[in-house]
Amino acid sequence: MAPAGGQHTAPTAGRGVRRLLAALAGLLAAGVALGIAELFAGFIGAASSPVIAVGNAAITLTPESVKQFAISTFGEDDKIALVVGTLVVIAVYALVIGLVGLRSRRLGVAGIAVFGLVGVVAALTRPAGGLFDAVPSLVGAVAGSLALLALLRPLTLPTSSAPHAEPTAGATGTVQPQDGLLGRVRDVLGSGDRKGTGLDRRGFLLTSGVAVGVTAVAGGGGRLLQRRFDVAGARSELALPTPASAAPALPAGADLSASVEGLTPLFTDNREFYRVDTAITVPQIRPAEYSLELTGMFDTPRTYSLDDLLGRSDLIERDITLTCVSNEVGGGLAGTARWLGVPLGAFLRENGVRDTSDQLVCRSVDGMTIGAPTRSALDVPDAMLALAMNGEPLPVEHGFPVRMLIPGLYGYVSACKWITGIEATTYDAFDAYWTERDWAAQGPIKVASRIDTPAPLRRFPAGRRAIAGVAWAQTRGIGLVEVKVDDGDWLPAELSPEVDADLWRQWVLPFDFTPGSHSVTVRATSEDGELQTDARATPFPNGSSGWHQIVVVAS
Ligand SMILES: Nc1nc2c(c(=O)[nH]1)N[C@H]1C(S)=C(S)[C@@H](COP(=O)(O)O)O[C@H]1N2
Ligand SMILES: [Mo]
Repeated sequence: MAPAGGQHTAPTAGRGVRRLLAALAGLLAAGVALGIAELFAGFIGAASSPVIAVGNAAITLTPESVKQFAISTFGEDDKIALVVGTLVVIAVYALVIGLVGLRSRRLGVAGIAVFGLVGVVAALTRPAGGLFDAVPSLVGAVAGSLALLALLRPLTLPTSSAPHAEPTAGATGTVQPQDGLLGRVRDVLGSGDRKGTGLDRRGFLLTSGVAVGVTAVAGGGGRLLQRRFDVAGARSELALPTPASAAPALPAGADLSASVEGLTPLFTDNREFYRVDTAITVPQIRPAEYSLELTGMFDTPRTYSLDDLLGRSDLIERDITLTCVSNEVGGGLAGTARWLGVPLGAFLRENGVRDTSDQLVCRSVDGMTIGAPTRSALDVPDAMLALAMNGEPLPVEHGFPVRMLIPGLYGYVSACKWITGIEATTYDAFDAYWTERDWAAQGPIKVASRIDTPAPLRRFPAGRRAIAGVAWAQTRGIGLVEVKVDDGDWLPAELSPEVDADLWRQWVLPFDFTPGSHSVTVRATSEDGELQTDARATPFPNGSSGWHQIVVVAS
């Protein structure tokens, strides 16, 4: 390594070192591109950021089997996994761009242009996208190209024999004051494909430092700016109305989790509530800008503001368990909350929904379409347009400010979050998002039960121990839960008091475990007498089935 300030152009730099630095240049240039893009997305909106836009497009294009795998493997973190995956792909691509750029700057820049183009296309094809959404990717690609050229320059300096070698800051180690940034850029751009193999380590180090700085400041600043679009403040200022019809009072001892460790609480905290959607960045809808538009087969369709909905005199408050079709047997994609909202049947009738409509296509602000059966929306007693969850305005991740809920149906055909439109139509006329991806058009929730405690493969001392969990069959209610240990008899479990048929029920069975390994199986029966089937089915296409069975070891 040359001493500081000394001659540091090494005409015979090893090819390996130059390649390594070129790959690094690609990576740093990608960083600059993404950082600058985030900065511009800070002015336009998070969804226009190329990483987010490409991630969103990837979700739309991903085969259902992969999506299902992601949901069951990463659960709540599926979006984080996707963003990390996107970044890894970008990083590998960037390393290659750096190497290619070392041989041909034009090809290197072309590679970054392709990368920008992918971002532009992804941003523009978002359902809620506008022309401006292309800006972050475009500007990012330009910045990334400039960064790549600037970074490759110290790696491809003309050696002394080069005929057109002009003295440059990098080559001489002195920076001329008139060599301003623009001049430098022009210089770099104008230099074409150099065949030089001179290596200016100090120049590369300096340029790298600048690139890292730009990435950090622009990227960090951009992310901060993107928060301006957050509606958390407006949400917390929203005053909730009192319902005309309050939730039924809970009987004493309604929640068995108070006395059984490891049992799921009767109500799920908003922060603990499972989340499933296709949105990488959560849609941010300002209350003042919210509107719900009815279209299609209505006699007198209207458009509603949030105040119209909050101000209604027929609001109801209900306890409802929501479950996801992607839930595996024994899985956690189910939660219970106290919801407040507009009764859906009355709301549809007052707008004159026609008998000939059999499907409501619910549209969210981010372009999701959820196809719900008109019949259920009209007839299921507690179906609602929910405005609040467990005494707070809907959390932003759970659909702020308005979502639909229809008890008895999986979320993918009933629970549209961030809902801004309801089109009364028919199943013949339109395939909603999940139906287009071959999930069943109809999604009634299957009778299900789950063992919460003991945890699978758990070891514990032999003797008496509570086996406990939850069971659900929304709109029908749970009438019986039975547990079987090894090949023993089915033993009826104690159930939490019946609160409402739309709510899950907790169950507990104290059991005397002998030493050794044991299998524990649970099955539920709905109040109307349907025994949960033991026929195993995957979540795709209309919900998992089969009895939840675990193995535990008593010692
Ligand atoms: N806009 C929108 N609404 C949506 C979805 C979505 O991806 N986008 N996913 C649905 C699915 S599959 C389920 S299970 C529920 C989950 O609601 P939660 O995230 O509040 O638990 O929302 C439904 N509503
Ligand atoms: Mo779902």
